[in-house]
Amino acid sequence: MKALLLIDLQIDFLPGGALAVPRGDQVISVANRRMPDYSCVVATQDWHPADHKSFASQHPGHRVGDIVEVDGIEQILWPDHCVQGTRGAEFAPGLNVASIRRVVRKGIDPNLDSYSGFFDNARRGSTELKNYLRSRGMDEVDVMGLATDYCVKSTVLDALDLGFRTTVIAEGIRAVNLYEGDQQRALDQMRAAGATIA
Ligand code: VGL
Ligand code: ZN
Repeated sequence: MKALLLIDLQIDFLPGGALAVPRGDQVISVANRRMPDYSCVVATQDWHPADHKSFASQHPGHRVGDIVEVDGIEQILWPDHCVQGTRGAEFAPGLNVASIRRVVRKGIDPNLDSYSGFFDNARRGSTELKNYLRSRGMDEVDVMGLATDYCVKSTVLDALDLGFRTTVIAEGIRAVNLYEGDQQRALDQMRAAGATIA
């Protein structure tokens, strides 16, 4: 049984948003077109408190793109984004949210970032995603959303690690590309770990 995972299809990741992913808006129609093919559609939602430690605003003297250490792990600093309850954290306008069976929120702990829909970046804690998928009898996941080089990649690598057969929907992903080549490196890494890029 195969589930569709929609990663962070939120206003702040679309053009004009706080952490805009170039051409991120183009994947919304892909999600809408694909959803009817699955009995189980799960969406993740980046859901940060206003003082989240992944925000450059919480590190005086640092700028967006800097890398700092937070609680012993490396953290890239981002603009404030997907703050709980704000418009930027809402799902993209036009996304067919009625077809989403379950929403999994992540990045809630102010001191820990969580790119993956399964675990935080330090792997100290997990979301309900794995148990939810297993309880629904899912052993396979198709993954799409934003952004290829962060949350999609981390979710795909964790899904493979947890034993899900995993396919990346190539037309449904877009990358931040903080550094040139990040998108290609992310695709290579996912493929090397066992993902099918379709
Ligand atoms: C994401 C950076 C920070 C993502 C979330 O959804 O890929 N990237 N928070
Ligand atoms: Zn985030």
